[in-house]
Amino acid sequence: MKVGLVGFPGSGKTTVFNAMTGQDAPIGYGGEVRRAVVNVPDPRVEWLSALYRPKKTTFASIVFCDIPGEQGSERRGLSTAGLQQVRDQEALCLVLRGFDNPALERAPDPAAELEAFHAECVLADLVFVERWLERARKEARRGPEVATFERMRGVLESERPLRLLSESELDRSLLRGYSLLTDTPLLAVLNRDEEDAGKALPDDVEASLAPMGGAGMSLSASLEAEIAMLEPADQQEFLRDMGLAEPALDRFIRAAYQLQDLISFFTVAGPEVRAWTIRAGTVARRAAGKIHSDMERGFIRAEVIPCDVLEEYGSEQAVKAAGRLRVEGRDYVVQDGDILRVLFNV
Ligand SMILES: Nc1nc2c(ncn2[C@@H]2O[C@H](COP(=O)(O)OP(=O)(O)OP(=O)(O)O)[C@@H](O)[C@H]2O)c(=O)[nH]1
Ligand SMILES: [Mg+2]
Repeated sequence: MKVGLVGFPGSGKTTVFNAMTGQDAPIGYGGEVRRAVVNVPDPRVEWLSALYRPKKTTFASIVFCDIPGEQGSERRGLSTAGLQQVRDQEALCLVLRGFDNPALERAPDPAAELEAFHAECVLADLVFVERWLERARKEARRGPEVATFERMRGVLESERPLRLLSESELDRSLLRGYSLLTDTPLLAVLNRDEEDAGKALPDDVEASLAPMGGAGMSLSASLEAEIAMLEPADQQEFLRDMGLAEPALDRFIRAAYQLQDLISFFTVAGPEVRAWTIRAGTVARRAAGKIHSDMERGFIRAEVIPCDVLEEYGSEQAVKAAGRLRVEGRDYVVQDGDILRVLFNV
């Protein structure tokens, strides 16, 4: 999953980036776009790896991309230079400033930042949609695509985000290849002072987030960046001392999975144990396409063992002997924790 860190200059994006990825990128203003990959921790993957002892173990991962805000502007979250990067992301992590930044004149007002960012995204989408419609008009195009863009224009004109529209209201299969900011999942991270790190979001931030279809969480980026620099054993102790149950990265990953309704399935293929991320409700044939397009095209069937069944019996042979290995067809809805072996023919 590609997650873009976006927000106003000085809100703490680079500090969050360092905290989430364990990098040591220079904080302060601007700088280039940076990327780093983090594994999605999953005890089931560790367990499978211990059982099968594969050459390679691959966790699901998140690519964080730190996108600097519009420099010299305390009012703009989307920089012209960064817009293309923002469009390239699968989820947006909007960093809101909840702490006093001595370099900035304005007192923190995260709810106002959130509203301003949302308005910028609505406008960017509207400009894009209108340009598309203008071109379609010149070419005298008709059909479901035009109707979809007209529907989007109406929604955006009323300042609503596209992400709130259901699949029946917005046929997203017509929109593949387009990147609409208000249809990208939004996770707001309120970056606040250390003593507030574990607190719930303020009511005004929650109230703004709901109609945007976003989710949110609090953290203190500077504190988390310190934690990330520690050895794992010391991290636990430090977290306990600060009254925090777990690092912000873990909370972030959970929130991101929940927001997008993501689940994991696993493959055990000779030398590799691997986790894959899909949306809940994905059928076996589509899930197989994640692994390889040939597997989707030539899908025959899938052998399925839920991870907890494998744990219960201890080995694949024992699962088979007990008749618990399932054979599923192309329309089987893959469940969180399924171990899949895809049989295909191309
Ligand atoms: N007190 C406090 N200061 C923070 C926190 N997070 C970041 N800062 C400070 O805020 C300033 C800006 O942080 P950055 O992470 O560089 O901000 P940014 O969002 O990446 O800024 P741009 O790249 O210009 O868009 C730095 O001086 C940080 O030390 C925090 O949680 N608490
Ligand atoms: Mg930065």
